[in-house]
Amino acid sequence: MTPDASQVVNELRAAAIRFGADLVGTVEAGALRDSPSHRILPSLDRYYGVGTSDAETDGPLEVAWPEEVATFVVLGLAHPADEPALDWWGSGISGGTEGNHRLIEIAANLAEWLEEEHGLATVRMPYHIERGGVFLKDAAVLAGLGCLGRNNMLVTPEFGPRVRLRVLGLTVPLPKIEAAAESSFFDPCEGCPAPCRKVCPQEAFAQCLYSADDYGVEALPGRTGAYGRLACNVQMDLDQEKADRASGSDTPVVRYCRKCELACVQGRAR
Ligand code: B12
Ligand code: SF4
Ligand code: SF4
Repeated sequence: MTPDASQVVNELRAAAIRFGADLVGTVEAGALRDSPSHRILPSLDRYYGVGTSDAETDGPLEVAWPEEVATFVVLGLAHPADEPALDWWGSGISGGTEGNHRLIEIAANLAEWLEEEHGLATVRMPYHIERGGVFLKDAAVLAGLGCLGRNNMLVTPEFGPRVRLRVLGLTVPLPKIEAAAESSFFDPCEGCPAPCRKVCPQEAFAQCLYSADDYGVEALPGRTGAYGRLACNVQMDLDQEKADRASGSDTPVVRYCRKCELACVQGRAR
């Protein structure tokens, strides 16, 4: 690492935290292109449920981002259990939730700072995969922010899974930011009785749906292949209906299920 590059990443990390991020990492774009979600994607049935974009087409889905992106900065914002409103959808603000709105602003401020202070070009990245967004959990794991837990979420040492993510593209290669998860070979799921898997109202972790032999990928949804996104999406649809019924206004507030997230024992104290 040249002294210059190491200074840029240190300053970048400090700036992102100043702008409101709780976690910051960097990952090389080539490594992300080869990550488990990208590798499994061609073998999966196309998914059209909650979390997909209006821009969806019936054509094959390819995760693609501009060729010039060399590094992704991964930004994490803590979503503590006692601030549930950060995750409520439909409040009429950009990004759909207060949490997403804050992440968009942090990324925009960081982009401006990088351009002004270091003359570095940035690429604003969309959230949705169908619009060219990246698989955010894979990006965060590869950036060293945590591991993929048995609840199929990014689990961090600091906040457990109670974080939301966004990335910013950079056109220059940058070294990795050293993260707490990496330095201690972090794996809280080892030996844990996995309360996260028992609380699911749709039993989304009840069956093994994916195997390394069938899908050619060792790192599977929920680690072991035991996460069913269609079952989870049934709950998301119910949560939307519940919000519609409860709403007296045109903008119902949807409180999507977080049971497997909130049941995780890691980072609870925070
Ligand atoms: C579509 C989507 C959904 C859909 C479909 C989910 C799915 N997994 O397919 C639905 C609506 C069901 C959903 C549900 C939820 N979602 Co969602 N979702 C997304 C979205 C937009 C894309 C995810 C996706 O399609 N992944 C592709 C599938 C194939 O991946 P996968 O099932 O996760 O399996 C891969 C990983 O497990 C990975 N993996 C496994 N082991 C390892 C090991 C290593 C080293 C690596 C690198 C990777 C890896 O490989 C698997 C593929 O083989 C992302 C945002 C984004 N742009 O990434 C948010 C996102 C993943 N969702 C998020 C959240 C919070 C939720 C919910 C809690 C609902 C809520 N309240 O918001 C639930 C949690 C469900 C769960 N336990 O996983 C957060 C996760 C934050 C975190 N801490 O992990 C994200 C990142 C959005 C954000 N705002 O930050 N989601
Ligand atoms: S978000 Fe809710 S429905 Fe989806 S897997 Fe977690 S507990 Fe189950
Ligand atoms: S509750 Fe335990 S098994 Fe589940 S994600 Fe958290 S640490 Fe891993």
